[in-house]
Amino acid sequence: MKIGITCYPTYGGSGVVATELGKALAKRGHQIHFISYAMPMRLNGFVENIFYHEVEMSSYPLFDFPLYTPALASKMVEVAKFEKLDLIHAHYAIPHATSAYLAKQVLNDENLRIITTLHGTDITLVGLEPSFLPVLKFSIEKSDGVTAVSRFLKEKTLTNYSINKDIEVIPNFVDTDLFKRIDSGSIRKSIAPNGEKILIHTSNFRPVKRVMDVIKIFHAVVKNVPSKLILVGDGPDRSSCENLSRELQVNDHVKFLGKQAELVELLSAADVFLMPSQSESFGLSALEAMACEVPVISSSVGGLPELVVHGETGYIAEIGDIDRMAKYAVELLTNDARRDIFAKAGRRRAIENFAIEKIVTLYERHYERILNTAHSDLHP
Ligand code: GMT
Repeated sequence: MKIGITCYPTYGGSGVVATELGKALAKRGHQIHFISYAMPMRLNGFVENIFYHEVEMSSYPLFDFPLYTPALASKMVEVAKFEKLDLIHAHYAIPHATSAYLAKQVLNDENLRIITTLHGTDITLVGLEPSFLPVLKFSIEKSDGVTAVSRFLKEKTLTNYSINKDIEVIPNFVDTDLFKRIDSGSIRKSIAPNGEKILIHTSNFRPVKRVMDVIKIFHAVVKNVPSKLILVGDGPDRSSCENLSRELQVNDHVKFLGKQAELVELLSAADVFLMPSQSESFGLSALEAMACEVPVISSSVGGLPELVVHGETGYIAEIGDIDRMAKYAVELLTNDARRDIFAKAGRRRAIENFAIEKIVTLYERHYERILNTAHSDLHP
């Protein structure tokens, strides 16, 4: 198949999923055309069957805001026409599904199929704003195929937007050959020179991730267990978190590492992964941690209970229940045998349920089904 993929190219789970999916499909012989405003973060170097088309953004004094939606649609038109795309796969609906719909109308070609994957705040937060809602609902309904990364997200979409559409749940995935526990002795030695335990959190530091809770949980943990906290990523809440760690006087034990391209070695050095999010439709970074044998302690929101099995691969607690999350962390950090059982169970779950080969096949089947169904049946 000839497939156009549009995603946000920066740090963030939807861009990671889109890029890894494209790479895996290219390996299977499909021709993949990424269309975005910058090269997706995890796409570097020459890869057979992968092409990248940059959306050109022009500025004009009359425009107070960048007009990305039509610019993206125009690039989609060009790529679809000249590369003879079978389908465009839009990751994160706003505004990608809208641009894709527009491109299809411009081309007036019902054989070009549009598939939209819903990832998270496109549905649970941003999409609900009145300035987006009607256009988002329309764009989802006009997509030929729609997938959601968890059952939770599917249900939210159907109820919040009164959408009457078949949505297939295709969960996120991880390459368990790459994401596996490796020797990380040197990192451990440098971060925890006295054999302290290591907690880790990775995110884009947006308010929805509640990174301040991570600091508060750690503050409670370090009183009981000699430990260190690694924070990977960057974003709007980083300075507040740095301030909080100083206020709580744990700053000597907290390492802010900023954005890191290489996660496996860091995850492999960790004993517990913290994800206390306010909202999380799937929690890709928690899955990557599980694949690296790191038990996850998370909030019970969104799709997280579909990923983390309470009492088996980690623990879940109510949003903001810092005491409980700290208690769970202390329990795992003071019981090596139990932590090891959780770690192995997490890896097993990642392999059995979320391995890249299995999930990419689900996407391939979804594409085939949408391509082989008459347009009139897709939009009765
Ligand atoms: O939804 C967002 O705010 C951004 C998006 C992203 O690009 O990182 O995150 C969502 O998609 C990820 C990939 O499917 C999921 O793992 C995240 O759980 C989800 N984030 C939220 O729901 C907050």
